[in-house]
Amino acid sequence: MPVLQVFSVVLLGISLVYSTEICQETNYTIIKCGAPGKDGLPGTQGINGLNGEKGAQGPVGPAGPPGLEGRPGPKGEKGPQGEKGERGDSGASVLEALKLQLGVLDGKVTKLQSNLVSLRKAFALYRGVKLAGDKIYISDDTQAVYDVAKSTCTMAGAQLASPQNNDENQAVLTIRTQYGVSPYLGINDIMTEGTYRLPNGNVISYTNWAPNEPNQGAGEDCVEMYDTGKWNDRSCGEKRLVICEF
Ligand SMILES: [Ca+2]
Ligand SMILES: [Ca+2]
Repeated sequence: MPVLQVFSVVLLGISLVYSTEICQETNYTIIKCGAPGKDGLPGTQGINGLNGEKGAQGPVGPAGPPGLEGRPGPKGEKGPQGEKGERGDSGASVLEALKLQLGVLDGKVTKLQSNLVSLRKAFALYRGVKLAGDKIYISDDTQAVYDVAKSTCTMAGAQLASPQNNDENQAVLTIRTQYGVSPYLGINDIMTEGTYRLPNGNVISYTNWAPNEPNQGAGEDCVEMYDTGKWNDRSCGEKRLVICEF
């Protein structure tokens, strides 16, 4: 073979060796291939994969708007009784205080009444003093005409003895008996002849006239008491026992 042909074969071999690459190699052979082909079309979509694991809890979000008011719940059980409060200045406490004061005053009044009864009894033991009901008759054996006798008792805060029942008349008589002198009574008809009045101006309802009295003698406008307790109309200018009525 000519030299030129041999050279061409060698050159071709070299070009083949260096212009190709190995596509696949096995234990027995080496397969050589050509240039890579063009990319194929995309395959069909695969099936969905399995769900991933639950992620960590995220941060708390902002509060939402208030919801609608719910229905009332069931009534709860009765709670334990509370402690007793302190008493205030109520009307009831003021009333209790007044009742207490009234009780104290009532006790004092009862004591004073008891003392007064004792004093009256002791006072009645004196000469010229006599009790009748709630009245006290007193004389110190003074004798005077009517006007002086009247003013004597008035200045003492009393009036001339003017009995209005048998007990009072008897009390006056007792004093008259002690001194043996007829007294002037406070009863008279000075204002209106024949109409006998008490010192307060009221017409008398109780009388204890002696027989045939009052005889309405001349100037007989005052009244004296006999030693029998009976009454006689008498002139006012005589001196008679002064018995005051308290
Ligand atoms: Ca008269
Ligand atoms: Ca007379």
